[in-house]
Amino acid sequence: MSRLVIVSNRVQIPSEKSPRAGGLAVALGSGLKPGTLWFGWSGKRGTGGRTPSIHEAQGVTYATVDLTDKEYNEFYVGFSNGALWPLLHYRLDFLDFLRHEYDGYRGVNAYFAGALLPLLNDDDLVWVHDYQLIPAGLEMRQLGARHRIGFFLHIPFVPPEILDALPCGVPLLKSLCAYDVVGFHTEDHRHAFLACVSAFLDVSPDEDGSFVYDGRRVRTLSDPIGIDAEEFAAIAARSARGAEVKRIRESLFSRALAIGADRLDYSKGLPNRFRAFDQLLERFPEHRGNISMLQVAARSREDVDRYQQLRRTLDRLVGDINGRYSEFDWVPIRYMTRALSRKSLAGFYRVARVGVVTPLRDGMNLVAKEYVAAQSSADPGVLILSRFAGAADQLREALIVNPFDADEVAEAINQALTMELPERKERWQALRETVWAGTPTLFTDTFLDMLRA
Ligand code: GDG
Repeated sequence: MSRLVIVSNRVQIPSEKSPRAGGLAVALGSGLKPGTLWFGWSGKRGTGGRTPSIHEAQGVTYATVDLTDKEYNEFYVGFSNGALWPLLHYRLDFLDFLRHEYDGYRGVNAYFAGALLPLLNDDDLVWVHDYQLIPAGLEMRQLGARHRIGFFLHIPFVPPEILDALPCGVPLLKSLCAYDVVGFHTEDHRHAFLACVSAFLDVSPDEDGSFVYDGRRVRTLSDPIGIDAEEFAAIAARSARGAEVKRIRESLFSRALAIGADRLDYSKGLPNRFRAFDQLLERFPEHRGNISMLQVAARSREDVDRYQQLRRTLDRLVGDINGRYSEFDWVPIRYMTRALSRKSLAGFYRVARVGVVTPLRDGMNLVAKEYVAAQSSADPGVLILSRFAGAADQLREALIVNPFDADEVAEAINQALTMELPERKERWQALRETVWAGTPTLFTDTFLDMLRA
């Protein structure tokens, strides 16, 4: 059997201690089989580390390289997170494009390709992940790689009218065609990609979503990522008996808890969520003093201006809402920008009567699945889910909302808080089946089966 080689921007080595919020690392980390090689950035900046450092842990080999400050600023802060991330989340108002940053992005992709190639065996299967590394496959081909190389996009893809705004949209699209397989979480994202290929590359995809470009057949698939629900449920159940869950329960004095857990990112719709919570307290005063919202918003991409602005906006908004509604013994929103341990997070999901997952756009959203996995069958909570998260395609029994409509979200929170146990159980049972079925192994095997074929 060929070896699997995973390539992603940031490599998560199991020995890294502090908790990090981020879907890709969580999702890939739990499906890793011994024998795999994982290649990417070490997270370090400097002038050393141009040849890969090798670490072994639990049968997996990790090969990491460093970035210089200039590469970090152009590739990571600049083009990846200042241009591509907003574009692919439909935020043209946030699109900051600079040619030299795009050049830096291409440069790091070429550097990764050059550093990886000497580590490869002839029959390795190479699987590149996410928007930071779109051109990596093409760069590898240009260096002579003849491997099967696949690409998976963890965030949405956009229709032609939006891609058109990016000055280098077409070259990026062409570089996606250097892969044998291109995967997305949902059919919508896959169709958007095929629409761009038809519009800009004058290609007509076959009925199965494959097409030929530059002499190579490119196949596409939608392959929704999942979580290890069994394991997460066990962590949540154990955590519920632990000291931190005891502390949060005591601090609630029998009040209901609503929970949100997201990287501090404008795609996650946090200002909209707080405004909806404000609406809830305004329109349904019976909940004042009877519900607390815990928002864990782990700081992320702090070197990117938009993220600093968002943090200031949220500080103000929480201060405003809490100032208006707080009592001397009750605060409506508990807001923290530090990451919790995975164990505490799982236990807190289980305590929470409502899980509020309202991104403005999201490739999938694993928090929605984790919230479902963490519930107790005897007294499950209710998931509120944005229709613009990829997860909404699968989790139909959640309360599906438009996150731009604060009234609708407030009504959904009210509905969740007043929902009787039989309906909560019925919805949760249906969600549970979906979440348990979509294991990380299924995600990986589905993609690799197509890549091997
Ligand atoms: C990208 C796509 C796609 C959150 N706060 C804490 C914490 N987290 C963990 C969650 C979850 C992960 O981080 C976040 O995953 P998401 O999927 O929700 O979002 P992104 O990071 O934006 O991930 C996304 C994903 O890739 C996978 O393909 O679903 O659409 O944007 O696991 O639990 N973890 C800890 N402390 C926190 O405070 N330990």
